[in-house]
Amino acid sequence: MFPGIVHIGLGAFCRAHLAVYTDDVLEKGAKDWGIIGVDTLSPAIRAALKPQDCLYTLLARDNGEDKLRVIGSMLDVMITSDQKDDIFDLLIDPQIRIVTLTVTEKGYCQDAATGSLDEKHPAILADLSNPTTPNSIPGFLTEAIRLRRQTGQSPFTVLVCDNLAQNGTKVRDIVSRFASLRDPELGQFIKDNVSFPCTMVDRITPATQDADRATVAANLGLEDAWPVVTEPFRQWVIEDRFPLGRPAWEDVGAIMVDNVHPFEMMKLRCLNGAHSTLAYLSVIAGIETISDAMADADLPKIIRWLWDKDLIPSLPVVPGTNVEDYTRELETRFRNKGVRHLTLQISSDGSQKLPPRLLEAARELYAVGKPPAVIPLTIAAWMRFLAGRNERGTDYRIADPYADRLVTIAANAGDDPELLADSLFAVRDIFGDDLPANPHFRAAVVRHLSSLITDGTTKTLKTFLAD
Ligand code: CS2
Repeated sequence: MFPGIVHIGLGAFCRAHLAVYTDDVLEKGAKDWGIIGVDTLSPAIRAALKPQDCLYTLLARDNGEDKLRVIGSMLDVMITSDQKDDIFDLLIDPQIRIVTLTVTEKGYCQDAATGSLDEKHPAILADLSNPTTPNSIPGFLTEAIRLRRQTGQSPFTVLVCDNLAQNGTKVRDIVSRFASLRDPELGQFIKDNVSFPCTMVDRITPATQDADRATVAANLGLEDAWPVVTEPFRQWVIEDRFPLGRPAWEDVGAIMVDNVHPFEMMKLRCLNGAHSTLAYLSVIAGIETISDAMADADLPKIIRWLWDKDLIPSLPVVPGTNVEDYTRELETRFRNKGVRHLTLQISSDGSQKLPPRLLEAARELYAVGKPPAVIPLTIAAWMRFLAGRNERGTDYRIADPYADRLVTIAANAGDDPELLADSLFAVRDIFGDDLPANPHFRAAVVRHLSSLITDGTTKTLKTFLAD
């Protein structure tokens, strides 16, 4: 097996998605593809996977039904903190034809409201001072592409598998902007010569918990240091622009298209937007998982309204897809009790997730004179969530690249809904200038926030649904 692919960001998701599609291609007899995983965060994944030859178990759970499978498409695992030179050597090897990424929204050092490079980001400033020993993703990709060009290799394709709107295009703009701050000619080279296909990826895959390790051990009869638990469903839509070739992913269920945008908007808004809505309302109510949220009396009605009133009307035609059916399927997927998807996990990084999932849709709805009904409630729930304590009095941690700023704002505003909303609206790299200045949006957010603070979630949802 040749490596062919370097994947950056070894969270659970890519091991339940890209690695599984690629494993399926290998099972069909392909020999020229495999994945070398690179992690930028911690050595833990290398310590877990290397002793087991980078093999791991995929446990697909459908309510009470479990299916186990061993995935063999990962050939090696490397860590940027102590193997940076080896990783650059690998990236200039002509065998590497694709670099795939799952580094989450914040990994690209973007300004969340506009999606362009945050030129004041500390990691970007550091990499511009030391461009040949980068740590940020834009810095890393730029240096790899530069070295590859210097050694006469054609550039690899960059396949961004994170939930950003227009992910490939956005990251191409971020990377080429970073490169042009280093050297305008290199920036232009990347713009003109490196392919960044857009892609829509989907599989609900929570972070692995200790109970999952125990389930896998009991089923397999051997210990897997880092299995992955996921749902049976998976979907992958990819723009077919791979100048150096790619695995035959379409033979194992991926959909190759010219334009991913309608698929990606449907998934990012309907799945991820509903996830965020359920997550913030649930965390403040003390509901731990998405399937528990779906057992609540009112939360499923809230996301049905979100889909019907706000999101479905905001979408373009999605080829070959009935969006109402898609949302019904989402409901079934969210109800899957086999997958314990923690609402607190989904609540992380709201500053990065809310703009592409819901704020863009709100903007588009206002532009055509149809004010959103549920999106202001989600934003109010996020604002209430920043207090860091649920309605049962339990504290939780706010995980967000802007956490310090947001938590301080929330603490200073206390229980004053107008002050809290206005001071959070002032964070323009989340909300932009237009939404805070929109009287309908502001009034709706303040009204829901006031109700959440005074009456709590149960009463707020009942009143909301009765309106
Ligand atoms: C979730 C996603 O954590 C989150 O924010 O909404 O990870 C979601 O589970 C995946 O995008 C599903 O494909």
